[in-house]
Amino acid sequence: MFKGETDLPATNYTILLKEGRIPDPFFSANEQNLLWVAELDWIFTKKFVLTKEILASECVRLVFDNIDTVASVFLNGVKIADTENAFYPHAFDIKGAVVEGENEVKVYIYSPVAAARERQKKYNFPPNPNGLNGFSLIRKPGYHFGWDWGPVLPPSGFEGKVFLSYGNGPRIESVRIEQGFSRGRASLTVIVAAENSDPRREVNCRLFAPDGKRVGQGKAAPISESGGITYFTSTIVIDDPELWYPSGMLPGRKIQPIYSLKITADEDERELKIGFRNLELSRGSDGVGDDFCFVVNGKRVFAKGADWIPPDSFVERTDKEKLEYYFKNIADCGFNMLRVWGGGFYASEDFLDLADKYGILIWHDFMYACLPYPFFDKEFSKSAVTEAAYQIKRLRNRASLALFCGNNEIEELQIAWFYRKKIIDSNNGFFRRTLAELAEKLTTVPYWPSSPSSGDSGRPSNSDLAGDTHIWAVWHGMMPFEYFLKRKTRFCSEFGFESFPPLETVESFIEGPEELNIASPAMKTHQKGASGNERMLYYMIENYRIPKDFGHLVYLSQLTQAESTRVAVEHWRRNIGRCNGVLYWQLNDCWPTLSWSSIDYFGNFKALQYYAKEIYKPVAVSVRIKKGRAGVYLVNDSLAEISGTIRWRLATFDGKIAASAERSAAAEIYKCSQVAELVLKSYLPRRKFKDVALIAEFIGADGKIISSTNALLVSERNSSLGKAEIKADIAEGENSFVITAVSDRYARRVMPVIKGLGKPFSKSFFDLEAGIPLSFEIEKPCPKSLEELKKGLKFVSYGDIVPKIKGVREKYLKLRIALKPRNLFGKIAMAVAGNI
Ligand code: BMA
Repeated sequence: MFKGETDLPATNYTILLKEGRIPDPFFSANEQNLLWVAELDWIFTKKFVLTKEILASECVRLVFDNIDTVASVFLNGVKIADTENAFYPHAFDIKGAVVEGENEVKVYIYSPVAAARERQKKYNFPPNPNGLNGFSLIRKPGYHFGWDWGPVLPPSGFEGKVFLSYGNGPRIESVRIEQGFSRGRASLTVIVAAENSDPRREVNCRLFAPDGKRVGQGKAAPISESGGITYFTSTIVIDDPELWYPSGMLPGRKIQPIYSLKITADEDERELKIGFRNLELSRGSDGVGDDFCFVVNGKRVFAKGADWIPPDSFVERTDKEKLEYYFKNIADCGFNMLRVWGGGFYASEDFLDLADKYGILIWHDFMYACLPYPFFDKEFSKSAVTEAAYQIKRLRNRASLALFCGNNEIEELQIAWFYRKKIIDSNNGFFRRTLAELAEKLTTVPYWPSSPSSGDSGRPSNSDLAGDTHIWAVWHGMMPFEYFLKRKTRFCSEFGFESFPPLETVESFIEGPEELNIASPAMKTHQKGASGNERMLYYMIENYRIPKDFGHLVYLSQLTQAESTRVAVEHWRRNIGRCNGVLYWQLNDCWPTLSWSSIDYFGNFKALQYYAKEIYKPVAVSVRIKKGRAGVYLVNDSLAEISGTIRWRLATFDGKIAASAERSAAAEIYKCSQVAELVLKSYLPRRKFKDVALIAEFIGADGKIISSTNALLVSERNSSLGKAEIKADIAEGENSFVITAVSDRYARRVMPVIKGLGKPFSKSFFDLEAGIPLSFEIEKPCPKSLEELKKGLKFVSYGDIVPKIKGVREKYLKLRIALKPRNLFGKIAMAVAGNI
């Protein structure tokens, strides 16, 4: 048994790692040899001293933010509780069980693997295709047991704090706030639930504006008492509050106004962050089915973002600084929504503070994903209800909280569990009734039964006429990118494409250069997706070539991912109004790995994250080429109409302009319009299509480019792009280093690389027209000096690719991959389920 001292939060794996008792589970194939840690029971003990003064308090409690997971808690040798749910805190009244002086708490945490295995034996649930069976049978994050992007490393321990809480008088159990708006005034109705209180106590509320000035206050009056809880209420009215909006809707605003509400009940105090906003989910029928659109302050919001998974296999290692890195960057890249996916953890307070601050709406799944759960078991469903009530109360007052969603894919996958009717019924009962009713009772935040779901429209899951969709025909169903163009979803909450992380990240987990191939043990350990590598190659062959060089393979995998996402995002944004949201799978990683993420475990941007910065701009231009015609489109989902000029040109790879034109155009609010149509052969003969790029730009009244896009008329594979010579100059400015690059011929998807930079460029994966300089930046602070940057800077672009095998062999390989039983079966299964 391990006896070391450590600071909490901590789990067995992180403690052992810190003590040097296990190798890094993320390195090489180490993960495979570390399951023993999860096979054992672990005992955590702590001695603590209680003074006479503390013991004199009316209430002395031992609080665990969480216990992960199946455990028994002992106090001074006596068992005080058994726990089985990692998703809510456990607070024990210990006054009668402690003594003055030294006391000891001991938590015996049983092996989660053994617990899941034992229940799996009992219930014989459907298997987990991505890791250990039985994860849905205990209330522990599903991804701990392995996912198609994550390792099997199920920790035991505490992801939150453990502390003593003592004092006298009332204790605030929860607060509910409802906002009202009328003619420029806003009201906050505050309902405080207090334990250990009586109606004679004083509960006071004070409201402070973002600048710290007090703008309202009220004494809460008692309204009722039930089950040992006294409810107090107060309404605070203020004039003209600064309204909270999702990021990007108000041009120029980067940080949202956050008010602070301080509530005091004798010795207990709570501070709540308040963003003034009204939020609804519009779901009325509209001629093409049912609307699915978030509406904030009466304005329709086109949701743009991604799905969020826990940022570490051991989340206790994630601090607020790390979280802020994601939020700052996604807000910079045009996001306004994240979906907290149901196989991980509930969002932390830090996470929500940042979502509020940066204006990122949160679609919040309850923590259920991809397998049915045993709600027919009374103890299990009781614990699930306690968990849900706790989480709703904790999350409901946040400005960023847009939706509570029952689970991830449990409705959609029921087709595969058809033979287990009792299980399916109990899951439908829980998500469609129990949880829906609980949400209805506890909050006005909208509730949605599952993702994807078509709600109560009577249509199947993944319908384009109602609800949200997960569109996996591209990737899991191996359909071409163009398939996206056929889907006019109302809201796409998942679709995605795998890629390698940047080369430096790959190098961080392999033993040496000899492992730089997809078949090495380290690489295999870090590819969890079934057929992942094959599928990347399959799609790579479609538009590009399979490169000789491993670094180029990494580069092209990212480009394929980014391009596939671009096709989908631009298409759904062109359908704004009918479609009102797009979230790609997935933003982040929980370890360094190959996956669908756009930001890797270390925070490095992949091509897709740089693309997002362009394709998620509130005002964005896009080009669609079809049958010899190029349509140029302009979309705007901000609250300001923008007038400007649309300019396009056909640039030859050797630096000539084959044709160009411009005209004035207006980007109307919440609309997409076609602003130009080019019949390509009227500008150049078809055989020259392979030698040019179409560049379309939308330019504001001040002459600055608001949005631009570069499209080829044929695929890169069929184009005449050749090796480009790129030269660059770096200048040091006050807040950044400015790099100006120029190429001797057209350079496609240029990726600057500086080893050890550890932060994103302001731009990457851009095109350079022959002879036309382009500048981008590295923000300060920067770990490198000007000299080091100059020395280290290199570029990769599509013209550098040297094919590994002949074109015909690539086509043959593509066919072989398509015909592999797993891939063929995947496609057929999707077609049968109506998802192709
Ligand atoms: C989705 C998710 C995840 C999964 C991803 C990639 O359906 O909900 O469960 O990791 O697909 O396969």
